[in-house]
Amino acid sequence: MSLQLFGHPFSSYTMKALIALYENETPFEFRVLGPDQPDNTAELARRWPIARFPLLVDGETTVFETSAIIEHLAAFHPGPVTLIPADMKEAVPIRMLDRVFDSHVMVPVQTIVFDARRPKDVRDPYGVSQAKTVLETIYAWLDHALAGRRWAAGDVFSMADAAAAPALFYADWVHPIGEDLATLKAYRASLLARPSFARCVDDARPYRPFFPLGAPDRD
Ligand SMILES: N[C@@H](CCC(=O)N[C@@H](CS)C(=O)NCC(=O)O)C(=O)O
Repeated sequence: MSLQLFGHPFSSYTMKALIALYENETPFEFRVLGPDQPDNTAELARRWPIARFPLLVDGETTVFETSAIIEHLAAFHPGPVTLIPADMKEAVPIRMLDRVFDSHVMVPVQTIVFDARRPKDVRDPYGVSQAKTVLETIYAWLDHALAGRRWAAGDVFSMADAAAAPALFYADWVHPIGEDLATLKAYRASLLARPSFARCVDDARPYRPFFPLGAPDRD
């Protein structure tokens, strides 16, 4: 049975999983979520009541949480691009950075975006300001940590870069990376030029008018 990915082209975490699939040209059926596809939405909720996406179906196996999806693809559908090396000495820093991009870039971005979707009288300016402080702290840390590296963990594109690409893409929209952070800005530009991510960004262009904070006219 072929792989099925439940997700949405404009969703950051869906993009993270798509990068892994596109890097290895792994065939799959994209089951897009949305009001026009109620069956896909219902099946997502049936398989994973938390109903966050993306979610991968591989025969009898259901996998959710993007890092686990990429681990599953690496283990059971390997291709020429190794996103998680077998050597633990190389793999542990990749897994650590994958967590850094999800937890300390993507989570504060979601806090800011989800707040903008709330009714005005229940918004949380304090929470948004805290999320922006986290972003500023991690931007500065990343600018230093990435110095001298081509990709997040070194010379080779990995799962950490798949996490970084959509996280930094949207982070710069909600709280721009300062001009002084040249290394981080250059890294984000390299991610945008990577064909697997460029394809995600292009496929998501039609949805930009729906970005709750207004999408900038760039990227
Ligand atoms: N930790 C999860 C996060 C998934 C997640 O937050 N996905 C967002 C889409 S980018 C979502 O499901 N949002 C739905 C909602 O908030 O209702 C993962 O890595 O897959």
